[in-house]
Amino acid sequence: MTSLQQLKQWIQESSRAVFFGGAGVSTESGIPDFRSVDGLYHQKFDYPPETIISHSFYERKPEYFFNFYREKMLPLGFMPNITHRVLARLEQEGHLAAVVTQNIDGLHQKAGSKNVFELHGSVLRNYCVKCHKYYPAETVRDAKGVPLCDCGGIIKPDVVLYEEPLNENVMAGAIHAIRKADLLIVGGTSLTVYPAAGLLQYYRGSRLVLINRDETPYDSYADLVFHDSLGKIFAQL
Ligand code: CNA
Repeated sequence: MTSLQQLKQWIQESSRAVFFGGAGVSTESGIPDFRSVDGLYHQKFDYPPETIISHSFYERKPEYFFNFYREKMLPLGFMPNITHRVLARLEQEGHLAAVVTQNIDGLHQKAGSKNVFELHGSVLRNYCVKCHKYYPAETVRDAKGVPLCDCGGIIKPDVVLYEEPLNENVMAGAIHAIRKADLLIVGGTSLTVYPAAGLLQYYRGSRLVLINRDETPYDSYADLVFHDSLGKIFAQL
């Protein structure tokens, strides 16, 4: 049996599968990731991207932060790709229990997935830090400089910056789904950003599948590894 046939069989036998993904899930929608050769971390800026998208930098230089955020991190107008769409179908068919994602682009929900744990939040939700009024992403996109609420407070994207904790409820839900999973498919993530990457340790089963273009630190733990593009694999599922 080929690896692909094995994966297909495991999916058909599964009723509680979880997909755990990262930026690589959305590259085929046209959104660059961070660590691929053409990713954000290989471009030149005044400061390292990790510094710019940290909480202390946001506090110190909000104007610079928002200009960078608007230009490099606000993926508006993109469409779900085959991977998002197949995952939504697998949930509908009763095989997939949840998607756990590090992405902030909202494309899983746009493709129809219902049970999505967004570990790092979403650019689609934005709140005033003073009065907590909600704003759509377009308000942040169209603002000049720092986006401000009617009350004068800064409108902050509901995105987890470096140095900020993850949302406890989202984390608990993701852990619960992974603990109960009968199949864990991990894809499009370098598995280098913690605590998200540590979620793999909660999986108890013996069907861990890794699909990633580049090698990851967890390749040797997996029961099946594909070093391939997600779109190519998911188009066959
Ligand atoms: P990363 O560290 O950039 O790693 C992405 C991984 O995906 C790399 O190892 C690539 O080899 C792999 N990859 C890229 N394209 C494909 C593909 N088509 N098929 C298979 N593998 C592919 O990204 P992580 O998600 O691991 O890092 C976590 C960060 C990146 C999170 O905090 C995200 O919020 C953040 N991010 C999100 C987006 C988004 O929302 N679309 C975009 C860029 C970065």
